[in-house]
Amino acid sequence: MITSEDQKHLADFAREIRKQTLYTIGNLGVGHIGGALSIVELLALLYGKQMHYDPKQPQLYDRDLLVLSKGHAGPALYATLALKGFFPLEELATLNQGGTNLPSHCDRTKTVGIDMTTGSLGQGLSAACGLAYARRVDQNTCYVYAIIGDGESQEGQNWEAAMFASHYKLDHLIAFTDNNKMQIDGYTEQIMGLGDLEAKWNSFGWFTQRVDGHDIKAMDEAIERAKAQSDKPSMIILDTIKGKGASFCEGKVTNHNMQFNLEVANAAIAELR
Ligand SMILES: Cc1ncc(C[n+]2csc(CCOP(=O)(O)OP(=O)(O)O)c2C)c(N)n1
Ligand SMILES: [Mg+2]
Repeated sequence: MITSEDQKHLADFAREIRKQTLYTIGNLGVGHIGGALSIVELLALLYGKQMHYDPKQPQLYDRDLLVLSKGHAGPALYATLALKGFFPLEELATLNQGGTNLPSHCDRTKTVGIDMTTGSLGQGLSAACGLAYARRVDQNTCYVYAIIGDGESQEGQNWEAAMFASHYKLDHLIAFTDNNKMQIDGYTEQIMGLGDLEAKWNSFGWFTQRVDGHDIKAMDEAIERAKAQSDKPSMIILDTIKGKGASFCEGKVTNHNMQFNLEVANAAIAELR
């Protein structure tokens, strides 16, 4: 159940994550802005409503976890974690600089609140399966969430993980595909099309849904339906726009890893609604 008050609060949180992400990458001068901005609403919903955690006790075993398999979107997750108090907001200015705790790709040994080291695409869903399976063995009822990319879905290891999760009935594993239709070098459809992604996940035995990845209410309802399922892992395919919310990069196929400075970032921040 999501109230209109929740929706407003989460939309505000998403705007703040987008702002801090633009600032963080603009301050460095280069980064994976496109794939970071496409998952902002999802991160706001997960860390603002759905996930159970305590930023002051990030090592607690009994809490929900997120594997950001598309680890290049780390800056959006760092902004989210900082805004939730896992570490000081000022640390965002150290992104990918010498000695930082915030490398451009997620590293669980460096950053408080990062639950899995990622960046080598294709591996995160397998790691999420292991986390979910281990917690089931321990009779721990927390949820494990994972975010994979559409381009990343071309990696064969995802489909091995898909079989594993279905065979072991990992119903506390909820994964998302950030279906922004673009990867590093162009459109996913032209590079190696994914075909009917819903049918694929369904045929692998997953409870599969497809919603607008910028619609917080629709995603919240999908997560609630996923939680109501038993015996099946869940895949929620999110239709998103790469670079969403910043006109200098939104929907541009060149927005994967862009150079831009604080002036450009601040102009984009001023545009945010
Ligand atoms: C195994 C592996 N191969 C290649 C890369 C380089 N790489 C980084 S991001 C990316 C594109 C991923 O596309 P997608 O999954 O659609 O994510 P998006 O850029 O849309 O966030 C590639 C090929 C990588 N990180 N890991
Ligand atoms: Mg993509």
